Amino acid sequence: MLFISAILFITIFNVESIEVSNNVCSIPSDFRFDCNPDDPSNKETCESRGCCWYPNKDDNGSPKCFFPTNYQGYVIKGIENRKNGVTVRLTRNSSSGLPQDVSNVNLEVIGLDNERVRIRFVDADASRFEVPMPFLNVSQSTINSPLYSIKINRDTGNLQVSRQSTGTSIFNVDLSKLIYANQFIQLSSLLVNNFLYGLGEHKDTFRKTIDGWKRYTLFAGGTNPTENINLYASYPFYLMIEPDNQAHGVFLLNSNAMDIITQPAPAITWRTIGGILDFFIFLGPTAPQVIRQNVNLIGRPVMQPYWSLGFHLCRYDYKSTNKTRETFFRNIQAGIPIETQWNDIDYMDRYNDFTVDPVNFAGLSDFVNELHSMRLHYVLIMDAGVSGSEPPGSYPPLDDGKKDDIFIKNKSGEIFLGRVWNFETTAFPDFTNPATLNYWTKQFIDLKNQVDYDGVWIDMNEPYNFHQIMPCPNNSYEYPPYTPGIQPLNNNTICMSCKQHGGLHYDVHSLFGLLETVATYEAVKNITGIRPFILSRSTFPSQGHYGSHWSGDIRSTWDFMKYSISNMLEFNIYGIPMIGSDICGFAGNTTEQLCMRWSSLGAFYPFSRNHNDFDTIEQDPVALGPKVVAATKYAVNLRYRLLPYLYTLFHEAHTKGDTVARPIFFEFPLDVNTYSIETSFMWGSGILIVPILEPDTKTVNAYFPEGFWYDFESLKLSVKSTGRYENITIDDDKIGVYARGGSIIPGYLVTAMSIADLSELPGYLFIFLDSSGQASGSWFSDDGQSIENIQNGEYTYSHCKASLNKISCDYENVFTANNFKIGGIMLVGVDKKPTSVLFNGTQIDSYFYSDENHALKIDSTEVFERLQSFNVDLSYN
Ligand code: MIG
Repeated sequence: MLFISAILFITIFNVESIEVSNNVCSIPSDFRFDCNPDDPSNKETCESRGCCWYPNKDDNGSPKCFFPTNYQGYVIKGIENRKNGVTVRLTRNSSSGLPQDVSNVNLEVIGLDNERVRIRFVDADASRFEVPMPFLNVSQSTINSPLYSIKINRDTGNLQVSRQSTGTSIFNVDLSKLIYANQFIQLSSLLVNNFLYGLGEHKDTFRKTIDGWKRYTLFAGGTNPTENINLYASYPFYLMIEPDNQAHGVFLLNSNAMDIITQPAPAITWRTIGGILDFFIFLGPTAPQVIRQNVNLIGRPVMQPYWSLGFHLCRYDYKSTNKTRETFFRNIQAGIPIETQWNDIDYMDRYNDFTVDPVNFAGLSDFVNELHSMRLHYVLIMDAGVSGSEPPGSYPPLDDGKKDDIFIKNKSGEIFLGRVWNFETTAFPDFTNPATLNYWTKQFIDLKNQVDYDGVWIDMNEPYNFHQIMPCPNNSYEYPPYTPGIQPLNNNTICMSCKQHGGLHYDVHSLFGLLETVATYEAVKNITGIRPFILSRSTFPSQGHYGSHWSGDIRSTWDFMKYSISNMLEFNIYGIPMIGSDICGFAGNTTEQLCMRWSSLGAFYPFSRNHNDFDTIEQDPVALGPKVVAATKYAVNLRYRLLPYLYTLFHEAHTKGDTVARPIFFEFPLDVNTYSIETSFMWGSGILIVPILEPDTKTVNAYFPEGFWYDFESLKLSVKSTGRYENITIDDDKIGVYARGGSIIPGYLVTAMSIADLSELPGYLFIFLDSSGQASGSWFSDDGQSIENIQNGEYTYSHCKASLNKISCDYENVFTANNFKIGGIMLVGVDKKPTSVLFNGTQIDSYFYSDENHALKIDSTEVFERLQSFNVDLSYN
């Protein structure tokens, strides 16, 4: 029970006497915490709460009403040791002013393991709503030497979690200023730095600024990405880099609507309108470790089917099978490898889920069969709700849903009807109800008999509702005492007082997308027996364990193209590495130049799809002309050549909780210059991607962290950096793709028109030597679609090391049904041709040296295919 070493720090000590001026209200504005954010906010309300009313003239966002230094909302009544933690008993001492204060709050500190501590605030006398996570790994392990220590000061109510090694405080809250009322819970914590990432989903930069006051509203909503508006998902999680370059993370497990406020102190305030406070604190100490700790809790990313890493083409309103077909084939004919063709809601009959328009989309099934005969794939969309107004006996999704009683009900117990795409009304399956899985599976079986889809795209699942046709009642769930920045909560969604199996819609609203993803994942898995590909607009922590996400209805502008990188990096830290944006933009007309640059960038989204809106010009590469075709081909070809590497990264995400597309600082944690870079990014540790994000230019000032950077296409050593910006030129149809010296990248010398074709080519290990002539890397390969193949040992995983004189690979596991087979080695960064090359001790002749790019190509398809550990010895005169 070595966690004791942590809890021994729970001591009661005297704080140094604070400089208490006569005025308990003299607090610098950056350090003020809001005591009256609810309406009405005025002097009278404020002072009745025992708080300070100092309207701030410059209105910089600091609260007008704030807690005085001596505020004592809750007091500590007792502290008890428990196994792996302590319970602190808090009692309300004076009214918060919000309705229904919770009188007794138990604060449970639970050590989960050496790097993770959980801090829960629960009602000591009653149970409250808690998030029904489909996956949450909180199994406790033995605690030996925690990275953290915890101190609680009984007199001041200060609770601090700090890093043992440095004393840096990670979580630093004043329990006396906690507000814990039935529909309003607020807690503030002082931060240690201003390198903050997370708090999504918002149209924002990846790194969040704390130099001013900012409110992040979290509540699933279907508004087109717009600054300062809550978007499709709620991620009450942040990653922070500490002053000495270590990192920690904090995750609040809570699904209610909330505001998170950051302020320049720096400090953060969590303000939710329901559930409980359930914090998970991750001690890192590196950023990638924080992400692993988070992702291992909420569920490591599901393994994506290999085909889904190909290039996808979609649009809203092809309007017919013929047009879909025509668009697909013209791009294939132009040499663009479209792995997956998609259809949006226009394929449906009257926009009803699980139907196919018999007129305009006649022949869809034949087209899909044709795609399958080409070993390509097909994905279709599904909306969150089904038509609620079809004659009995004509539409099974409605009849079955009524029979199975799985629709969401309104407050009076009738099926809640909204109005989405269906011509009259929409009924919403309740995915918090376990019975819905059977219902949902049956509908997907029926659909499979109409058209043989490979993946499912679920949309409008915040859930979105155009307007209320059943007006919401007037009660405290629709209109709570405090509403985060959404007015009202039921705007464009279903009523908060709707009843669901898992609770009030008020509580479970933001879980709709996640739980629909889980049901769709299970349904498709049961039907096909292979890995499902599920793309969802609304998500919640755990999404990555089942599905993927795209950034929704962004506009076709240069600004949104930049945002797509921030969004991609952000979802990687949320454990959803399968993420991308609509290439060339969704809403509004794209332009040739924008689409050209965006096609280059988009080929490096882990999820790479060109998609656009119904009322816009056609946006497939061919429609935009030769420049866009050239850019797409160049970048998609490079992507395909790198797919074995990308797939390996997905495997590492799946087995360890790593990111796939990652910020540069994850790889260069000591280089502060990298902390704010979000215009270029990495794939794993070995590939740096530098796009052009501005119009009318071929140059970009890009940051190259310390090391050797090789141009992946030419294999030439482009930059030997000590950590500096370089002006580089990137032609119209190109993008900067650099391999980092020291990495071994599994890939191909050439590309192919489908992933199935690609998998038949000989693969190569591209070895890029670093300044000391070394490199290492791994590659993973399997059949690309099986579900339990890892447990069954049906995969190949190999770890390789290289130097100028020796290359060796050890196989952790070997299995022959592989989508990647080694046919040779490309050793890059060698100054001269070797005089002899020995493969497992035997001399071979099939090697070629290029003076131009200092690369040595060793071909030996036959020997490498034996798939066993091997050594290559090189000697030079
Ligand atoms: O209100 O299905 O984000 O990708 O094309 C628009 C039509 C509904 C929103 C999705 C978008 C999709 C569109 N949908």
